[in-house]
Amino acid sequence: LRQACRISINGMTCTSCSSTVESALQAVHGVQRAQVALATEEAEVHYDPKVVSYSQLLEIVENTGFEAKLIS
Ligand code: 9UX
Repeated sequence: LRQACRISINGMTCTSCSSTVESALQAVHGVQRAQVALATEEAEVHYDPKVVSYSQLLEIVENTGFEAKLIS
């Protein structure tokens, strides 16, 4: 299965911040693709909802030290 969600991320100030979040998301089992844009403060994540839930994705982002909200 493949599902996409967008996550709003608050608090990223440099490309190192966004890389940290992106790598954390990409390392998650069930995540097929993750891109974090610093300019828009958004992540787009493609994932298998049978393996990982969007609430877990939000938690992953928050564990890197930033605030996360689901956009869609
Ligand atoms: Mo550098 Mo981004 O400390 O927080 S990684 S600004």
